Amino acid sequence: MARKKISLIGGGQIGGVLAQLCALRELGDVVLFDIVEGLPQGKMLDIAEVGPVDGFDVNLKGTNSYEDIKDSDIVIVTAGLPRKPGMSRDDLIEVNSKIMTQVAEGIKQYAPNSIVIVISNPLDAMVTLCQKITGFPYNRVIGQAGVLDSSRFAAFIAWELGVSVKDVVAMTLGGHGDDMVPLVRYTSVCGIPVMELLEQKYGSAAKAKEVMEAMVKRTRGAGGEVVALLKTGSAFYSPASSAIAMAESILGDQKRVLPTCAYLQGEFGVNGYYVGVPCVLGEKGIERIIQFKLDAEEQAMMDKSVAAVKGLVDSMKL
Ligand code: TXD
Repeated sequence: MARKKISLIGGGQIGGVLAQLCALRELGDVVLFDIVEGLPQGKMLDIAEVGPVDGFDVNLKGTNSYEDIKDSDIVIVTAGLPRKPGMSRDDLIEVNSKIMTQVAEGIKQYAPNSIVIVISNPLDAMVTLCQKITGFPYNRVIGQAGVLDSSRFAAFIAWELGVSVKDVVAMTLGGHGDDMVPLVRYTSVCGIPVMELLEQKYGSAAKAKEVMEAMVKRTRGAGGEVVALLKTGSAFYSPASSAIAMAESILGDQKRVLPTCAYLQGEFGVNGYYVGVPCVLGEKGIERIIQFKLDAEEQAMMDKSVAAVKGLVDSMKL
């Protein structure tokens, strides 16, 4: 049986970690593409040379030629500039739109049957552009943001409550921006509502609410927190791992329910825009968008987040 093939477009910080994770997990043969000569070749040689130590056996190739992504099952796109301190994700739209246009044309020509996971920022706009240019069906062009945003939220909750990060289930919805929607009401520790545990800890509902509000705020600004510390780039380990969770679910037809940037056609009151919502990911990409009831406050936050996405996407005049 043929091995799966994963192509990574963009051989920078996230691209390099993606390549290493694909190799360590033997997800398939991996191609790393970048426009910078030598960069993807050097990174792939570096990773390949430690196969004997790590015990993985897959083919790894670095390239500057789109031809090499031929017959990819999955393409993960990280090409584009990251933020610098003080910048918002939206400030990247002009430069990254140009890059995404080239990338999407390459994918369309050489990997027409692939499932594409976009990571480049501003995420919701870049996924929209990638789908428009490739013309691929919506279930095959998706974005990674929610897995990471939810993971950050879950980590903050675990640290606050002194429990394992493995036992927190948390989810964020909406755009990958400062208005994202961490869903407190659906967040639990091993099924126990998180607010109940915070109230037990602090003995007061008001204090529990205050602590939760601080965690929600930190989640919304978590990408910026890392940018401010690094000063020369943005988070890269965590977005790579998050995209790998999505790719694994697709390659293994696992049907995991993961927050995914998906094209909505009426779901959650949104029509014709890519926004983060829970999706079943399997061999066809997005196999189902999971809908559920939001209360008035959650819907209002979702509407605000979607309005920000619409403003940005409409500014591209596609
Ligand atoms: O969760 C998320 N979605 C994200 C997204 C979390 C963090 C950062 N996120 C965004 O991913 C970030 O704002 C950037 O837009 C992308 C990539 O971040 P990374 O940290 O990997 O950026 P690098 O290290 O600058 O790498 C980008 C690479 C670099 O090697 C360039 O040479 C390459 O992109 N590049 C191109 N590759 C292919 N084709 C073209 N045209 C091109 N232009 C630049």
